[in-house]
Amino acid sequence: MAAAAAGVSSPVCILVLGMAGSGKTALVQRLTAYLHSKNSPPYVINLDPAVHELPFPANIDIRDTVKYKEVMKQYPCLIRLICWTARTTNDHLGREGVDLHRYGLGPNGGIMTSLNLFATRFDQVMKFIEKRQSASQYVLIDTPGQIEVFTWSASGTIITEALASSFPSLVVYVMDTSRSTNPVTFMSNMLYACSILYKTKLPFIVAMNKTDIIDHSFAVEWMQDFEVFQDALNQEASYASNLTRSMSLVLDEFYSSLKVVGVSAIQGTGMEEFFEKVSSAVEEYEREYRPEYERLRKKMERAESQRQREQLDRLQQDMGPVPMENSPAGSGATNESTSGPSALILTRGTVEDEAPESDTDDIDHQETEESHEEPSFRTFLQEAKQRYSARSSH
Ligand SMILES: Nc1nc2c(ncn2[C@@H]2O[C@H](COP(=O)(O)OP(=O)(O)O)[C@@H](O)[C@H]2O)c(=O)[nH]1
Ligand SMILES: [Mg+2]
Repeated sequence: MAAAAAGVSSPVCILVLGMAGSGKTALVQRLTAYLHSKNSPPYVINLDPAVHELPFPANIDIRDTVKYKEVMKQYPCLIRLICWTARTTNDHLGREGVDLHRYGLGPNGGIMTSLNLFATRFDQVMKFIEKRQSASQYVLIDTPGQIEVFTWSASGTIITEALASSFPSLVVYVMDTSRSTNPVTFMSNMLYACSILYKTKLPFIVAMNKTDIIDHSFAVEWMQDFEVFQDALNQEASYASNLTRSMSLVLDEFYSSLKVVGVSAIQGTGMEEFFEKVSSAVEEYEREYRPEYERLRKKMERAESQRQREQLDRLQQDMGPVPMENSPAGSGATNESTSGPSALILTRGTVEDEAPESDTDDIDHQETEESHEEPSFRTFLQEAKQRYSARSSH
């Protein structure tokens, strides 16, 4: 398939973004079905914590890790803070609206907090994907309906960068073609796509969805021929249309590098062309983006080992005055062989590990106490012997 065509063995991560209702979930469902029909089952990840029902079987579902409604209950202070900062975008009230109002919170804060919590465990997701490398050629990732929550949150960046620094990755921006027939609406949708392109720094495909309602050829023509778009705009006499006219000149450069494909998630049309675009986006990733992400990964690895070194230094400083086992008695010096990384790291562990460790601690303490007791016991015996022999000689 496409990845193989591009000569890449690792799976291709397809991050599906788009405005609420554009058809992201329906498209992921369609792509999953299509890939199954080609005997190339994808690895599917759902990152929308607020979705009620998924129409496809997800290999990883954020809802299994983070309970969106529980997050709303348990992190009210944090969410209030997030809602306060994100108030300008907080205009969607999902079906949970009534429930959330009980806590005086908005749903975007809940989605954002859920994503942030999930992002802290994303290294585990990466391990799962790595394990499935040979089985799945594609990783499909469905994202929350509220696109800005993903694209403008720290977790969105963490997730995108983690994926892109390990696997060929690309963004599919799903657009509702039937709701973009007005040139001003179309332009604002394109501006949004443009901002996401620059924010995510990944190869970008625009999937013009719902072509069963209206063919996307009008939009392609607007993008390719400036005059045609101007004609459409001339029929709109508003301040916005003047602004749009100047903006469309700016967007010309953006259009020229854009990969566009018309699809219908409901009818399943456009799938072949979609994967052709994916294939050329993967080539683009290998050519232009991979070197940058390799640099980023090395930088992150260096930062991580530096952080670990600093942590160890701090630990060693904290433990400085405490004489270590095997260290010269009373010197208090920390010896590399006794306080080395492995010895320290091994003392950390999971909750389950802690119980037996504390038992061992008790035994160690007992042994230490016994070894302290031993000389005094010997002295006591010697004194007793001397007393006994003195008494018997009298
Ligand atoms: N006619 C038509 N409707 C679609 C298509 N794709 C999605 N929809 C509908 O658009 C609505 C929103 O779809 P959904 O996948 O939930 O959007 P999301 O919020 O972006 O995940 C649903 O009612 C879908 O049935 C399509 O290709 N054609
Ligand atoms: Mg959805």
